Amino acid sequence: MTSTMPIMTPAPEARVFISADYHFLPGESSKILTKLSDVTRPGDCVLFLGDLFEVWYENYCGSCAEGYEELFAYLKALSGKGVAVHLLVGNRDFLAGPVLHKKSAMEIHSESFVIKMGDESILCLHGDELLPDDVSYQRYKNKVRHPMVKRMLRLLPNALQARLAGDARARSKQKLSGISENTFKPRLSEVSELMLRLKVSRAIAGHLHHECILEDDKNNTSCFVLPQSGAQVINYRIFSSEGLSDLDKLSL
Ligand SMILES: [Mn+2]
Repeated sequence: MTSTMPIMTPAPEARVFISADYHFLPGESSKILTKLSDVTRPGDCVLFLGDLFEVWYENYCGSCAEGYEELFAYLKALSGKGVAVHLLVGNRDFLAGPVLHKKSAMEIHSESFVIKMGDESILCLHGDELLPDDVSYQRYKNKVRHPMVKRMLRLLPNALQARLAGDARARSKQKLSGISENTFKPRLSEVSELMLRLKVSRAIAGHLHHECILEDDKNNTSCFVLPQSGAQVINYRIFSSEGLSDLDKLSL
């Protein structure tokens, strides 16, 4: 993570609907996303903080993970209505790129960024940064996120991409079950250093799959972690010129 970071500045009247970790499976109903269409208005933004897909892969031939046509249709409908839809990639969909953009009309962000509305700025993260003690994962992440490695992965046929993703997924599942046993305690301290450089005191993330607030009293920074969303429920907060709303829920 560097101290120069993209800054998103939505129009002053816009509202940014932030949710995370749907982990949609191929063929699974994504009808819940129509609820976003009900509550948003043209000019608003929808921001998914990663792991919208259980697994996403795509290659330079233009082929990609299958079974997401319904999801693409809902996302395109949102964009068609004048809502800007953004995906900050997570560990499950870090290979998202031009193919996904073309199919879904989502803007894809491969790195964290800051949203600025009025006087307030918030750092948006997927949230895997909040587990610095998971050294083997952080090492793996640094490797696979390297642009050269990503380029190489995007040269592979989908079947091989799916197999590699399956292996990574199995490892990650094992790790997440470990977190509930407190193997890796989430903490903000490493991210705080970045926040201080960016002069941002608040962050929002997903990845941990449970709602919590991480605080770093020493640096006076905090991070809200969104609970998981899914095929039946959207757990979201709205960021607008009035600040960050309370956590809210949309259900089917
Ligand atoms: Mn994740």
